[in-house]
Amino acid sequence: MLSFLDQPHSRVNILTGEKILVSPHRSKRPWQGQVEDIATDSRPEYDPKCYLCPGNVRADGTVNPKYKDSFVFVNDFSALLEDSSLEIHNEGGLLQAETEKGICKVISFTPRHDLTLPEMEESAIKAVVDLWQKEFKELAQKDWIKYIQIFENKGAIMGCSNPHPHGQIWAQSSLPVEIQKENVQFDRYFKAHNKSLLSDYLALELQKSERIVVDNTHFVALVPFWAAWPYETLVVSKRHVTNILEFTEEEKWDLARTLQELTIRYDNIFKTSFPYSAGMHQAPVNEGDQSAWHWHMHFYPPLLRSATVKKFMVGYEMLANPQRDITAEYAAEVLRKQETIHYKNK
Ligand code: H2U
Ligand code: ZN
Repeated sequence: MLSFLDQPHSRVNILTGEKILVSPHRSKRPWQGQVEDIATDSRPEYDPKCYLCPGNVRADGTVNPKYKDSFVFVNDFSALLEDSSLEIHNEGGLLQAETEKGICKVISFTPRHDLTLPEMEESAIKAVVDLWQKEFKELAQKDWIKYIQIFENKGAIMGCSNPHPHGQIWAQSSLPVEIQKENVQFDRYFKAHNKSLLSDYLALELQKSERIVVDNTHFVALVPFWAAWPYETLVVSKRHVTNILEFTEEEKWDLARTLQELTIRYDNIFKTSFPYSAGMHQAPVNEGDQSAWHWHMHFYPPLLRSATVKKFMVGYEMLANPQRDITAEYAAEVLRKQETIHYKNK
């Protein structure tokens, strides 16, 4: 029988169909490599130089309103543009390209420059969830938009440009690669079982309970069996919904609570503002029936051993497939052991 604790083995990511190599025997190796600087944690409530603080001037000269909750604007350096015409380029199947049309937005989560999601009030996080829903609805009304990516980069280590709590939304005319992969997996499972892939996966995980981190009325946060990043988690809605528009008031409150609890647990692991890239995956829009899709959210945090040692996805990971040392089960146990009160409020 395969021993998850002692034997090198591979696991399958059922959302992408890809493999990940797990080497549990290797987690005790010494580390003499790069150590990241710890970002200074104390910031003022208002920073006159911040492009997200209320009333401040952005790079393009626009003045932010004196907003009270959250605030959205079109990214001044958008990676995608709405007025591109659709063109296809193909030279003998060897040089292939096509124009991508889209809209990129930035969302400031709160006027407070000094906070992060885990330090925000539950009601303030709920306001962000409401805004995500509102933005998704508005963007999906444009029939050329096929996919809407809601995400957050947190921490300088993840390339985040500003510590003011914020996220982004990119809406575009085609399906990005990760969505195409999940599309295939969701479809295949739904056709074979007439149930969503994540409904069945969630039921199995709840029964096993060894990878569960947060479990409330409407959501579960768990370390997926196939996690590649050390403390990677997956937030799944218990109800099979295809996108954020289907969430009721009660579910939105629970999502806010789930995000708060999960990110507090993250910060408490190394008593640091835990960096990550996180984002929702949901059904494409304006693409017909999407019943196979199941809303979920990925958290990909890079930290491994301490606030300053991160996991590098290099070498074998770049050339072959992801690899990890600590097991998903161990990561879940560490997350479960954390308190649900933020270390700064103790
Ligand atoms: P990060 O979430 O990775 O920090 O990116 C923030 C975005 O904010 C980035 O895409 C935009 C950048 O283009 N931005 C503005 O739209 N206006 C500004 O004045 C500065 C940054
Ligand atoms: Zn600010």
